[in-house]
Amino acid sequence: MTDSTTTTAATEGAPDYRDGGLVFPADFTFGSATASYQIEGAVHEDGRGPSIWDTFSHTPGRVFNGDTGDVADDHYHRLDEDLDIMKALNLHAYRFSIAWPRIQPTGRGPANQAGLDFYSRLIDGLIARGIRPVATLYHWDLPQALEDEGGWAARSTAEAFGEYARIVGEAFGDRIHTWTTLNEPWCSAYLGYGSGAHAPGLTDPLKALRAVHHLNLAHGLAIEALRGVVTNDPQYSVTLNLHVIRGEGDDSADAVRQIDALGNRAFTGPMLRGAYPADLLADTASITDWGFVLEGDLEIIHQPLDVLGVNYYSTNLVRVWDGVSPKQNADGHKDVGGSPWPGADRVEFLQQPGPYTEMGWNIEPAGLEDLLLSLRDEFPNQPLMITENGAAFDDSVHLELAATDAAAGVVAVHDAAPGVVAVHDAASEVVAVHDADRVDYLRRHITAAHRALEQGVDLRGYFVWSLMDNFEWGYGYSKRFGIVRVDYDTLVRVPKDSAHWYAELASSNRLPD
Ligand code: GCO
Repeated sequence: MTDSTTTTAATEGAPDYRDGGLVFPADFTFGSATASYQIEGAVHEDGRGPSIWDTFSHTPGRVFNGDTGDVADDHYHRLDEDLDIMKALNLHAYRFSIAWPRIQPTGRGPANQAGLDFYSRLIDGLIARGIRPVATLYHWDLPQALEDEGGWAARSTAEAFGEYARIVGEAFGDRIHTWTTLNEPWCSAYLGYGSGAHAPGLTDPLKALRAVHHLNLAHGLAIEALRGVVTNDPQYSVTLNLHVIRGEGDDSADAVRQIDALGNRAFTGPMLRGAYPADLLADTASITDWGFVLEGDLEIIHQPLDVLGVNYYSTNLVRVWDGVSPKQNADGHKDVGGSPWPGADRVEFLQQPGPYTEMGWNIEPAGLEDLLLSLRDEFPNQPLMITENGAAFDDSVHLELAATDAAAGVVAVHDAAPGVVAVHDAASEVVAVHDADRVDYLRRHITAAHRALEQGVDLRGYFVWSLMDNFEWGYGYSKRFGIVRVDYDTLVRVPKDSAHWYAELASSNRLPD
């Protein structure tokens, strides 16, 4: 995951990752991913309790434009339509998350049957359409009641998570193909408790490190609980956003090492090796002695995984800050004041060469290939799955005027300029979205995945983020990652060109020309 030599995008002679006609193994999975708070809406329905993201998004100034997940894509009420879209896109698998506060409104106590019923309908609907259910137990919507007791900084939250996993395992443990405990615990810990960019919005380095450990513990406790109750033979996994870290300059090795420890090995260490890395403990010694790691915890966390989920979007470029010049902070995460890198005050994140997505993240498919190869080298027997990859872009929207205007002889079709999505009158309809940038991004990253396969990486599949435009956390609805467009006024879904392209790929496991 690290590379201490200076590497930038578009190195001379490097592949451009635009191959066509590549063929993937017949059993290679092509799926798509979403998360509960980003798509469901219906936050007050059927007994769902409040989550930290409800509180956070309703706190003025926290989310761009004051956007919330109250309605989101209204997936909760449009489940069948969305399932039919997945089927039409030929998805082999669908990665969704279960909202803990729908199952246990306060994070403890008996299951809320209406919450279980919703996910049961989703799972059955997938299976009926031949789509494998890949369930994530936690994609950031912690019950607010547990945050009030200390959230992930408290050990009791990990223990409650084990109980939640048992409830969900008992309910769905006959039908889930792959269980994923956590999505990106890096974000939950460091953005939630360190930088403050995500819920609960705290900026406390000690709490961030405590959260790292309690999330790791929650992962282990959940797998133990699931193994005790499921009745089919599922796969167990976790999804990590592992950082591809490049170093700038000859003396950057220590900066690379430190970010690798915080960003990657803080999770892969205990989960895949059964220990926290010594350098991580040393780097953070002024913040904590890690006394919250209790005897026996590491055995619980160190669970064999059938597959390791990897989320990849872009790379990081770091160097040791000279302590004098203004410090750059281009780590790709919304800067709201706090640091998501506890103890790494001497590390500077440098702006990288473009091109960039709408998030400002550099597009570098080579980073994905490098990441997969380094995981193969570090964990040779660990099967891998790309559980997220994708891009936000300003989509070019193709409009058709309403039938009444067309009947009146109006020439009815035009394209809106990129970024302009609301120029049509209320009666006109989006009929197509020409997202050539996104198709290009996906093509190049899927090519990178194929190159890794050719080099012996045990890569089992790829999930595009995201099935549909949705609530992009602190950015609200301003960033569109979907391969299906969602009109946030009408909630109408329109598959973009990327969705048609992806459907062709998924139907044949051959990269379209
Ligand atoms: C994450 C999450 C997703 C995001 C996506 C784009 O990686 O942050 O898993 O929920 O929406 O990654 O930022």
